[in-house]
Amino acid sequence: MFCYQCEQTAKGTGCTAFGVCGKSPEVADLQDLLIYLAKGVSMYAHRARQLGAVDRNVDVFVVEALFTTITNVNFDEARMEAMIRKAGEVREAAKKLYEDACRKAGKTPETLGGPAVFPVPSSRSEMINAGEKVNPEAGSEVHGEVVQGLRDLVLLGLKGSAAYMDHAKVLGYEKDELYGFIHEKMDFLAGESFTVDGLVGQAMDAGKWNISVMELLDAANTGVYGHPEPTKARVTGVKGKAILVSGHDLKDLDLLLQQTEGKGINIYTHGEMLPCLAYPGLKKYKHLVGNYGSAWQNQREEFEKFPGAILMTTNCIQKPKDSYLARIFTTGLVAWPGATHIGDGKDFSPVIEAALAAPGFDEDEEPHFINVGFARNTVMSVAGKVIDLVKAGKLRHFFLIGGCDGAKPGRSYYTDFATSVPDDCVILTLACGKYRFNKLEFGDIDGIPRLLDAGQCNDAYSAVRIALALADAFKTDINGLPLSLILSWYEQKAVCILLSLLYLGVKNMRIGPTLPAFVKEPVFKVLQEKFNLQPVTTVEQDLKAILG
Ligand code: SF4
Ligand code: SF3
Repeated sequence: MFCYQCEQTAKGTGCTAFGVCGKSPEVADLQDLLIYLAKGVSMYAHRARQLGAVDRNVDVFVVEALFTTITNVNFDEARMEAMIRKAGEVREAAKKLYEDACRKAGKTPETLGGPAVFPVPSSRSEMINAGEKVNPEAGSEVHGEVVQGLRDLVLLGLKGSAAYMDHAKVLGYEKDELYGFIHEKMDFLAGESFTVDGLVGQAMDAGKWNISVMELLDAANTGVYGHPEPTKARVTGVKGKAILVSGHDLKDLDLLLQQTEGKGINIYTHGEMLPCLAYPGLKKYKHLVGNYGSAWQNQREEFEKFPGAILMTTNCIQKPKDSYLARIFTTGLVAWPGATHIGDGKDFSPVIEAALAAPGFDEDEEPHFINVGFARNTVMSVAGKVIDLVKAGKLRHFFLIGGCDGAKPGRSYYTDFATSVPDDCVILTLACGKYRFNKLEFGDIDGIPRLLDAGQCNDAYSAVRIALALADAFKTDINGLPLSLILSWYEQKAVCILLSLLYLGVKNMRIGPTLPAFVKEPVFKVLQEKFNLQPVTTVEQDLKAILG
């Protein structure tokens, strides 16, 4: 195995013996093979689409293949094997689609090689061997590590975009051109000769497309559940039976809420599900009582203590402890061998039964509430006041402190940064990195809370819209605003967001806690020169550099 797609990769260079995340070498190899075959599917699908022929099953398959290989999603060999077999069938369908389209257009089909014709092994062990041959390390031998790293930068960004497309899709929001984007990039990555400039251009283009992806997901979430509104969210337990929902999927939570209505079970959010408490279409359920716990990396302790059932709707799942393996459930693309998987029929009865069999909270915990729901609609509704505060010198600077959380001790930087931000500045936050400080008191500036939680990682779209609106009001661009971005990254959703911010030309961003292993020194230098992208240093030094 060789995997270096996330921030916690072994020694900061790559997991080779076993994933720090718990991914086995076998699953890593199966994932590499799946991605390779998905490129083959896209080679046909991209060409067919150019001739006007599309097949939704083919499109959805590639999106799911990408999403399933994101960090902390799928650890199950059997499910990976099944997807690889399906990849073979879908590739056949895509090939036929292309050849039929050629026939109709009176063209001769291109003879494609590589992933388009790579034989699908018949046994799992052969699949594992084949995966070993197509992993990123193998690519470095062929292309050199700079080009390989850039290819992976594009691929990992695509994985993040695919996850967001999948979230939108389950709510009934799809866009043909976005499937086209995925296939076009996968086809490009299946190529054989690359230049550094060409790859940097492709990465920026992927960032551009990802804005449309996040826009689609924003339209899906707000279209189905309404705009998030300022909400006081309870973050402690309430007496009674309980189910904890983690991941990112609003639809799964909605379906679970429907199926548990009137059953005497309270539903709690965990991790990236916290923002759900602010959506009118979800908060209307009285038994959605609040949030329990914090970010994904604390789940082994938090899930063990939680006195009910747990449902993982997407990343980030960690190896369950034996103490709660029987009461944790997965659904959608997330899977852990030994944890019961709820299939596409979304019958959550086993989760409900496990919750009823568990003790639940025997009494109310001390009430504690935090503010959520400051996505674009809410923030924009007070934009006039914010602008007045800035003009009056009462609001000096905005800090966007957000992104993925993780386990490394260096991540206390983000807590220290947030608590060191001067009182005349506002913090905008999003994604699970906010748990580093979202239960602290920040007060307000003339009624505007100093900590504004915009939502999940994909609500980076909301933050961008807020920043663009402010820039418009101040007749400047994003870089001309008193705004600094302090980003934390962990997995591939953060990669696509970073690419989008770079595409928008956002300069002076700080990223940590460490730089991605796939962004090699010469590439980082380019990003530094062009965008002044910087690694985080110390809170004192960074704050001084920003505020002067
Ligand atoms: Fe290692 Fe991260 Fe890959 Fe897991 S996802 S194997 S921790 S690099
Ligand atoms: Fe967190 Fe996994 Fe990325 Fe959606 S839940 S931000 S790390």
